[in-house]
Amino acid sequence: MKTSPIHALTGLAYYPDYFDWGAQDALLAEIRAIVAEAPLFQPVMPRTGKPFSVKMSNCGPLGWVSDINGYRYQPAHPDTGRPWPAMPAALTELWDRLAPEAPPPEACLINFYEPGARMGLHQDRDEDMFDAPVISVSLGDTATFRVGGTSRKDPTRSFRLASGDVVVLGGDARLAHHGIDRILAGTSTLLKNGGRINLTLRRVTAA
Ligand code: MD3
Ligand code: FE
Repeated sequence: MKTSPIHALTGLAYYPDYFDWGAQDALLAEIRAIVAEAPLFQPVMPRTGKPFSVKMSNCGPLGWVSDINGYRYQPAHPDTGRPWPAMPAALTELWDRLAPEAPPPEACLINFYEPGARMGLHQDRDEDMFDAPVISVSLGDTATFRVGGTSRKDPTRSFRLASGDVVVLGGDARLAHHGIDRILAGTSTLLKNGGRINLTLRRVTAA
């Protein structure tokens, strides 16, 4: 039996290899089509304007953006002004299966990590409600993922997220601090030029 201490966090459910190779490849093709319509943009930190090392896009009715003025969800791409492309059916089906009690997802944030990119420890709290979980799908190179508690000072643990893995963050885990420490280059051949894509499905508005 494959066990992991990742199960020890209440509200966190880990589904290693949820998507098999064929499903990962099909999902990747859909993400490529989305990014062709809604190009990756380089978010910057509010106030300082410091660029993120992660590039982003979105699909679904709302998308998460960060610029000099702050973090927010908006219905259109910050550069093209066009609405975000629709969410692939594979992702709405994933949500229906793993979060059947929650209202439908409104945003899917697409994070693209080149080797060397990282994401500092943070909480996801730009949504209007935290009752619904956040669902994460990893594609491409393995990442070392860090999760702590609701207080920034809580101890953290680190886990690996590999291509095809799904994590559901609900309950107490929904407001846990988390981040990506590093991308383990050369651990997957799914993306021709390496790197990692993470998809996070979110409910933004109260139902
Ligand atoms: C734990 N993304 O986009 S996904 C983010 O791999 C983000 O790109 C990371 O953190 C990534 O905000 C981590 C896993 C994840 C997502 C949301 C969470 C873990 C979480 C919310 C609460 C606790
Ligand atoms: Fe996050």
